[in-house]
Amino acid sequence: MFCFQCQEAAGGEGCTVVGSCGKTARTAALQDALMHVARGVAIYADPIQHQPSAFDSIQSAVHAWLRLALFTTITNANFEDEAIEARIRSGLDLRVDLQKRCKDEQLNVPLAASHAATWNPCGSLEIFPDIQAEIGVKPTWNSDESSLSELLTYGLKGLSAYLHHAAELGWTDSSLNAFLVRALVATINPHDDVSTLTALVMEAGENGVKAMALLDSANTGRYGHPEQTQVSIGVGLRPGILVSGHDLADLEALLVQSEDAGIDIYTHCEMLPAHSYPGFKKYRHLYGNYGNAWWQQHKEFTSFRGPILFTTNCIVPPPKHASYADKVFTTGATGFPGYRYIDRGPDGEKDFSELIAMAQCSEPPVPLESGTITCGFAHNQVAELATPILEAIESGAVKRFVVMAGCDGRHAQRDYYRNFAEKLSNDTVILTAGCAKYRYNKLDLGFIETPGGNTIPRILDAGQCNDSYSLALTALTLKDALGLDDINSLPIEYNIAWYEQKAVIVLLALLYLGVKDIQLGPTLPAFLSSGVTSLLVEQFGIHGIPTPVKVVA
Ligand code: SF4
Ligand code: SF3
Repeated sequence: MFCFQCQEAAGGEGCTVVGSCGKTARTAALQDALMHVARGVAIYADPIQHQPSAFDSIQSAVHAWLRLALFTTITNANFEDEAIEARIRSGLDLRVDLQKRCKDEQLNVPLAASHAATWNPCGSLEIFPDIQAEIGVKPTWNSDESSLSELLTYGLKGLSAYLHHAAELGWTDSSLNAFLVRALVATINPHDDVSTLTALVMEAGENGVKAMALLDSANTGRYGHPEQTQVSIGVGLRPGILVSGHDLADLEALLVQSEDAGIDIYTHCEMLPAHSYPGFKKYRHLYGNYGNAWWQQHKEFTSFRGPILFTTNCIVPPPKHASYADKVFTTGATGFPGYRYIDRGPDGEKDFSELIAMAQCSEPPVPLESGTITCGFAHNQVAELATPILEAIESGAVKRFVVMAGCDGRHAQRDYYRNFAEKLSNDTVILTAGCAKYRYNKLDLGFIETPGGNTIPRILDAGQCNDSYSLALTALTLKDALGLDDINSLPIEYNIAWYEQKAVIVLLALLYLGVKDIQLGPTLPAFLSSGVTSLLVEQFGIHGIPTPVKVVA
């Protein structure tokens, strides 16, 4: 195997025997095969989408399949070989349908002879590792063209995840789906040069902004605008279900089905922001947030004692004999061997009754912490605080903002982010989103008092990683309010922590918006060639974090 798509790529170069994430060589091969089939599907979908009849049922099936397929290959989403195999087979079926349609309509398919367009495992999926050299990332990937192609591929995976969430709430955008198809084809086009690929990477950033805006509209359209909210991090007396991942629609369905069941629902990791939406506040059994970022799940799932639902990444393979292993359920793009998968039924709904019944027989969670944390500072809430924030800037009470969005990870070097947050001066406000926040969101950094008698928390948590869109809107609002021409003239620094591929699309979105001098860590992506790194440094001023001991004083 060879995989280097995330920040924990072995040795900072790539996983070759088994993933640092726990992915086996066979799972890695199957994920590569799924990406290969996705490219084959895109090869035939691309000519069709230029036809007047493009947006019909087959196209919407193709878009849904592509979104789910790419999401399935995101780090820590799916370790279940059978589920990945099933997606490969349904993708091959789709490719046949599309191929027939192209033939019937006499459409020119430029890459029809390529391996991705013709590859067929003919029933046996056992030999996948043998063909991975042909369909996977080559260990000799380091030309600038290959590096840009990988950067684009990982951005598209992140884009697909956000489009999938929006679609689950009924929001789709044909131009974003069309871009996904076109850009996937570009990742295999042998004729693309550095400038063409660089332009596509920037276009991915532009579409990343649009996808996050779409998801924001879907979330706020369904659940209202997030508002400043205190969330309990303690536990109640009743047993509970712990919900992890990012999919708000799954959380809503579970809350509806578990009302009056005598149990509580707790959010885990990236599900924390749900508490700030009016549409979720109405559920009295949505008790609080339990635990921390994804990588601490062994300890926290053990003490939770009730069933756990993964709606999306990040799954950590459980140790042997983990007490919670038979209590974990997955849904959507996620999967893990031995964890039960909840699919949609014939009526299109997900049935969570098994989880609910299991929770009713469980012990209540063991408390890990007590007190509350504050969330809900998405763009609408921040806009309502615009007057005190501007007053604080003008008076000098707030001298700068630091955007600390992104992902957390298990490496000890990420303590850098806690140290960084702790040592920021009292006139600095942290704008955060994503699970990176768990490194510092329980620190008592206090408030800033404005001359008008208002208080501003020193950590403003906008929500999930996709709510980085809110942070960008906040920056643009401040730029306009302060009468500045350039987003880079604001007193805002960007210290982004990345881990998986959704952080890649967030980064590309920030670059598209013109943000310069982003500090990216804790290490730069292994898939950046020296030429692409130079391009990012020279054109955008991207740089790594200082060594963890050299934090801001
Ligand atoms: Fe390694 Fe990350 Fe790939 Fe897992 S996803 S195999 S940790 S590079
Ligand atoms: Fe975290 Fe997995 Fe990326 Fe949505 S939950 S930010 S790592």
